[in-house]
Amino acid sequence: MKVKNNIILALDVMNMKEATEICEKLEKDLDTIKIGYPLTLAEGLEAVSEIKETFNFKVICDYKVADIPATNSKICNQTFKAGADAIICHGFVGQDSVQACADEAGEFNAEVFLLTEMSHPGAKLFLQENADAIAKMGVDMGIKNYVAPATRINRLKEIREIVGKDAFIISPGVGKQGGDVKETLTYANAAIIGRSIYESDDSQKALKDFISLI
Ligand code: O7M
Repeated sequence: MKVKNNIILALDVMNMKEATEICEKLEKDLDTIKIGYPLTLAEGLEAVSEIKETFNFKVICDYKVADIPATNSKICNQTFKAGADAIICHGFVGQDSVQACADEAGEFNAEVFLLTEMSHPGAKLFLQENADAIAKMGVDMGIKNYVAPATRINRLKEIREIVGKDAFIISPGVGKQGGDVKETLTYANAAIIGRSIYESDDSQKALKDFISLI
């Protein structure tokens, strides 16, 4: 995946009106949006279709898919039918569940991102000790895209070393969670940024400020 200005907007607003207004303001400098549960649960999966129809964005659906293979397939099927270009799935559920997502993505010519370690402090409790193994599993499976934290640069670097230079890493945690955009992009291909942009009084300027730091 190619990401304009190496920044993905996390569009975690709670209604389509706000989502559309932000997208209109930022569409010149962005070409990739991440839609997760906040907007989807508020507005339905149509939010994905509507953004795809209205804007020229690639849409990554952040549904952190983490179920048995049969259910993962159905979740991915609905998401890709709505027009998503990619979906994010959890790795801790194991190879069969991730493979179900990858297989469904293949049917739609879409992509899968494998979530390794998360960016929040609580990820240290259970996820961190297994994150390297999750990344290695992804490599063994031929997964090309990963999510790794901007809040712990040493861990981002270690995960990059495991997945290799040709893998595509997107990294959340820049801005509000404390991560630095420039440092993050030393190891990640794109930074995922949400509140620091969409909660700003001037979202265009907030985005441009990040771009100027890169
Ligand atoms: O910049 P923020 O903190 O407002 O938003 C960050 C976004 O990235 C938000 O949508 C989170 O749900 C998401 N995210 C994390 O913050 N940490 C993670 O470890 C993983 C994700 C994510 O995108 O998962 C794939």
